[in-house]
Amino acid sequence: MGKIKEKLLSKIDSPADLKKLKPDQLPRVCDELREFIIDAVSTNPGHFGASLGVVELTVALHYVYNTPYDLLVWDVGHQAYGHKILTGRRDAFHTNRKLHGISGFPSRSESEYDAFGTGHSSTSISAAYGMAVASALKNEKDRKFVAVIGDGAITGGMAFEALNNAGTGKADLLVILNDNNMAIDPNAGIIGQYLLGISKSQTYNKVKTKIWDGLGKLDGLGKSTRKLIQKNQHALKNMLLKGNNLFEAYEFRYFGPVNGHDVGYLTEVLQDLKKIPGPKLLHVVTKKGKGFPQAEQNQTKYHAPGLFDKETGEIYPANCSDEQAPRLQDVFGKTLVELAEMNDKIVGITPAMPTGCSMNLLFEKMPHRAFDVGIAEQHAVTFSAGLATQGIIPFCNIYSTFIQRAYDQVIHDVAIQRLPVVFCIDRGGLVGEDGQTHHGIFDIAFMRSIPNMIVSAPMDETDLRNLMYTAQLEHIKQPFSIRYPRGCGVSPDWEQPFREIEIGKGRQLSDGDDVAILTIGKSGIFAQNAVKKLAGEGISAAHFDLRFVKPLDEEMLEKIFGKFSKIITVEDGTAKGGFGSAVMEFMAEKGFSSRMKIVGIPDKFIEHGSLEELYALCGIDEEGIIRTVKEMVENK
Ligand SMILES: Cc1ncc(C[n+]2csc(CCOP(=O)(O)OP(=O)(O)O)c2C)c(N)n1
Repeated sequence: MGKIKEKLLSKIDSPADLKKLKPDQLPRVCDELREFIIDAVSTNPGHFGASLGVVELTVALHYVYNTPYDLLVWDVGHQAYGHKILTGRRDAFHTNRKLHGISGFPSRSESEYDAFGTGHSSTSISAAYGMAVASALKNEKDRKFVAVIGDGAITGGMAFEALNNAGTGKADLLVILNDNNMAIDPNAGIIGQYLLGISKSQTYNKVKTKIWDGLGKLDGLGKSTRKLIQKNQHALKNMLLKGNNLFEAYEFRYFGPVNGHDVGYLTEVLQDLKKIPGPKLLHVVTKKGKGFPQAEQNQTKYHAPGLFDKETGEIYPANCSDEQAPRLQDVFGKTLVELAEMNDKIVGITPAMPTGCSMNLLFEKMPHRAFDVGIAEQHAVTFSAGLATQGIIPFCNIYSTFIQRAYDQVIHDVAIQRLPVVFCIDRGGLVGEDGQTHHGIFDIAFMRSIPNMIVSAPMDETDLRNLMYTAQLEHIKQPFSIRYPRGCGVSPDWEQPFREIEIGKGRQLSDGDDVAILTIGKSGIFAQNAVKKLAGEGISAAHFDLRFVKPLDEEMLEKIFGKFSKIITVEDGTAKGGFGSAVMEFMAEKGFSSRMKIVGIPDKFIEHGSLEELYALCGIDEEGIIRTVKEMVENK
């Protein structure tokens, strides 16, 4: 850190400081910024490759545009570390993603430079267009609007909904397409190939260069001539390219592809584009992980590598180890392969997260039965529905936070038609450092309100496996959701023969007299530990793992409410409308009058921090359960 003080970067507390530098100093700023990101992320884990790839673009944008007056929207926002560092958060950056520290994503409440909060992909063009239209309504003439979107994020339908809309308007909107030919995994689908085609096409680039050079010379010309040439050039471009250029077809003037690592050239290009009115798209070609060889070579691994050695690139092992307990994601991935080997109707679907959810194992074994559909959760669900109409059994794996995108498809395309799609909802519950945009805390509440839907949550890896097995059985003729959290299981001994689990049946894990603890999913592990500790303090708690939120095990609940006057429910999901609410509804409907407490995520957005910190913050861990039980027993 001492060394950094001598550097240009150490004097940049805002983009105004950056603007004081001469253009020939910018490459040095880029080097320093890159070094700063490498230093910071190697010791305090976060997203890595994406920010390294946009270092030059970030510097050029803040050099040329008048931020925060000009509004800059980063799609997904995982690439915005450089932006954060240049906009007053350099000294706070060591707190990135830590409890009470700065967020790993742009956040309006954190900085006036973060024009729009992001985390989920493909929203930037809509948001920036909305800002541009608002500005026009307010008669602001001089404001600029820039959306930076990756080639992965642009596969999301919403990006195209926005292009379709914005192309009809006159808004002075610049979309920068940051094309590194990667999402987290290799970019799936046609658009990536299309963009690669443009970048590689020599004819296209020759034409483009001529047009570009022409535009570059316009400055010195008189107004009318300039207009005329622009008009002709636009017409020429239209003639040559429109049929061939996707973005021109959307009435965006297309510029590029340009080298995204030449900061000098980028600043010149952006200066020129500032003068061109209307919707336009600049295609910038970058390398994900630029400047850190291991990250350039293994872009998926270094998307968010965890702790690593900045000299050797060696990634330090994460918490779960196969000798102790596997990651639940790996249990999912291995089990899916096993089931697919047993049942040839099974296929896997992922919207751009094959490595994250471990479906890459199925891709390796049976590539023809695994589908990465791009960042397209809505399509993933309806595509699965289509498959199910024809007797195929789709295991559609979507992170809890991202399936929020596809709620209508789950209802309209799957549930109404009672199609047997298996939803494997990964990262259910708190996710830790990614924070409020990524916590998967609403799914229990929103899935349980859908008719025809089976809603289950395994407590451990054995149940995850058995629920997956059960979901694909012949007699299951309805949608089946299985939600499980990020992280490790509890035992290395999970690869047991499959066992069918009866739908809507829970299990009793311990007996007691003072209080009943009802859990769903991983909360059961915390409760088991809590029960043991409570016993040591003379409190006798019975523990029931319900396994299903829908249908509820009513027979078991009748017995529980018949015996216990004090009941607590525990879930790693929102306390409003979730599992506890379901149990409370049951109690009211059946006329029971036990005292009940719901332990769940409070009714607010939960920040970032380690999983342990956040469980404790929300009171849903072992200690939180013990506290609530004691309050209950002491009649507080
Ligand atoms: C709706 C949604 N689905 C999935 C993700 C997970 N995700 C985060 S970054 C990413 C890849 C983005 O690729 P790209 O836009 O090309 O950016 P790059 O990382 O390559 O810079 C994905 C799939 C997300 N953030 N939002």
